[in-house]
Amino acid sequence: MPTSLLDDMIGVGDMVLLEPLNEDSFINNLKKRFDHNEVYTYIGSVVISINPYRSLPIYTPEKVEEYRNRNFYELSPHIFALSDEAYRSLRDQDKDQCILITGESGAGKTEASKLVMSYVAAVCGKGAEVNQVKEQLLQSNPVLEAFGNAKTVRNDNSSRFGKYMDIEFDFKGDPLGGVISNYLLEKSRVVKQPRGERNFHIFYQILSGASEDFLCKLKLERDFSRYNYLGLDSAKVNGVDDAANFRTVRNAMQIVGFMDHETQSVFEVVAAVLKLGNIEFKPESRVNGLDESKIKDKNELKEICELTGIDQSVLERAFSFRTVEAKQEKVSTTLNVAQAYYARDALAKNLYSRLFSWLVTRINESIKVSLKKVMGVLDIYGFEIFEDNSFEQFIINYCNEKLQQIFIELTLKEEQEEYIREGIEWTHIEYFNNAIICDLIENNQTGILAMLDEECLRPGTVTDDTFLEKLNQICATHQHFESRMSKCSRFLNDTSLPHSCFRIQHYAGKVMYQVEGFVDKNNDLLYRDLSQAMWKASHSLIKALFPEGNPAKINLKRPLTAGSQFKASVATLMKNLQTKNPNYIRCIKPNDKKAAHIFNDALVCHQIRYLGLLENVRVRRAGYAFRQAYEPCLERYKMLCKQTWPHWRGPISLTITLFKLEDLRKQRLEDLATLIEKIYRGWKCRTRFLLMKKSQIVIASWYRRYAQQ
Ligand code: AOV
Ligand code: MG
Repeated sequence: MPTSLLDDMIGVGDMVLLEPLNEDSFINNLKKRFDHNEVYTYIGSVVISINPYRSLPIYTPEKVEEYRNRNFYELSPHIFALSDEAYRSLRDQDKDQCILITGESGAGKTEASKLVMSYVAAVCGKGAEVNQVKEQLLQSNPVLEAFGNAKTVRNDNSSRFGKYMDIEFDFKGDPLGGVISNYLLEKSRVVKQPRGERNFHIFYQILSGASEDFLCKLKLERDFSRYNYLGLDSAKVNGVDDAANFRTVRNAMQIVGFMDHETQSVFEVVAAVLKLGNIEFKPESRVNGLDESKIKDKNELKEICELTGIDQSVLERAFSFRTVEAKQEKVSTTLNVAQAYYARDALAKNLYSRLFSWLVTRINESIKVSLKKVMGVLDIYGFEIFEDNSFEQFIINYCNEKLQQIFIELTLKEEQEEYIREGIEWTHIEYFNNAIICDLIENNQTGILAMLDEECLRPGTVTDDTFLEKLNQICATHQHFESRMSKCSRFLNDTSLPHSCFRIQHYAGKVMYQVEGFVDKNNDLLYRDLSQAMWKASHSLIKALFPEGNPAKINLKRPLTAGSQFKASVATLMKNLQTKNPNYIRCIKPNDKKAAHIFNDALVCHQIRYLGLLENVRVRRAGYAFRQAYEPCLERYKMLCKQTWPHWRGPISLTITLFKLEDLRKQRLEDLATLIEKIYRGWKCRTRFLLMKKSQIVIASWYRRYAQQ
């Protein structure tokens, strides 16, 4: 079928070729392709991926073979083409790669990251040892998903932590191992879930999938409704087989290298967390004018202590008293009912999130080797707007701002600046730079995180309201910040903005944050009595999770707040990503119903706007979509002209040439050999050789034809 007819039917595979280019044509093109099961579309080397919400037969071993070792633009757009390109650049050109997968919650990031990993695993080295490494790398996914993912209203398998995985290769391109970094798990979910959502998958998996015998050992009952920490209204998820997934997870843990006793310990901690939620308190008599609380039924406490080797009287005391050390003096105060519940939940959250970090460390022990060539795959939690947004959404959305910033820096800003540096005539293409929002959040003096920290460290009465007041003093005039607290606020009459909230105009939309809980979650305090009780446990894993409970190692220095830890780890991540060659997958969610075949124009339009995709195409079109240094280009295409073939005299000086897109558009195929000759002669001196994408296809097919003769 002639190309244009095909394009009419299924749309163009690369937005750079779209005529005319505007928002409507862009969306129409995506829609046409989506309707024909073409869920991938390029913008130059960027892959747009639309979630099909059903399994398509496009990830088979045959497809892997089809894309293997093929030129990026030779076949129809596919995530495998990007994976192949990244892998080959790593193997053949020794360039470390990173795959940056972005998009909002439910857009398909985690699935995309797994597809990249499985493609690379399929095409790289063979042999028993290599296969074992591959299996371990791949099987780390079900383990971390079981403990770190949950059903939310946006996504039945939503990542509640950020993950960056470096896969390490040797010089032949065989995988050696990997290192995983995890970013802030949404631990508040352990004790409470919003309506219609679930706790982390692993809880339901154990209860559904463990044998009677194993449940009995863990002192658990199969019935979800027995546990206060499990959301009741959505315990079962359509299409999800928790029992089968439990078997998958256990099997994966074994492949990754967990010893039986380690797996057992992990599930004991999970059981203890679940059972903690069932400990309830009642008010006790007032002693010395203070309210005291008492555990209602000690049976659950007893079982937890039997499971974990914690001394029951020590734990009971830690739920009743709080010891504060000041000036070498220990002062004990009683906990009232609310404080006791607070202590219980803090312990459950800490146990679980520390267990999660331990799992990552343990997996790394199995797969870690010294870094050689590296391909990093980033899969974080996507941008989120819920009805109630708290500290967790604030952190998640901040992380997404940073990733958008890196995209802008590298594809919109840097690219345009490069043309200016190269002295190429260039009309600036406008785009929204979200650096201003990143600054609102992370500025060391006036950023929201800095002010939250300041408030958390300030002596005196600190509440979420005093934090909001402070925000309002400092940020009131920031164009991306909205609140009604101060009299001078521009939003005084905006009744849609409650007094207890602030709103941020993020790159991806406005989000209203409930300030309640910010101070507490940032402080992330666990009473010392509890960490000491955990450290005293005979359970070696639990003991290891609470090193600060060791009385010999009391550290009076305040631990870093959750916010500043996150900010620092994101900064390290960004630095790391910038040292690698980026490959982008921009995931788009076609509808809010988690349903197949539905393409909601307005929803897609919103996403392509905030992702800056149209600007991305404009920069690509006006510029040079494909670029290659002069020397490898000559090396590759030397056979095309008599000056360079058969008497190739090796690389000449690093004179570099640049073509204007317009010139190439006018260029007839036959002239390409002349072009190569021109490059060879140093036709025009620049610092880089840039060539339009289309001509690369042409050159590649010329090359093949020539080679076959
Ligand atoms: P996310 O990672 O972007 O959301 P997921 O990758 O978990 O989103 O995708 C959500 C769901 O969409 C998956 O569970 C699949 O059912 C379906 N899906 C996604 N990609 C594909 C695909 N290529 N083919 C078929 N189905 C797909 V979040 O982690 O919530 O930000 O935080
Ligand atoms: Mg995900």
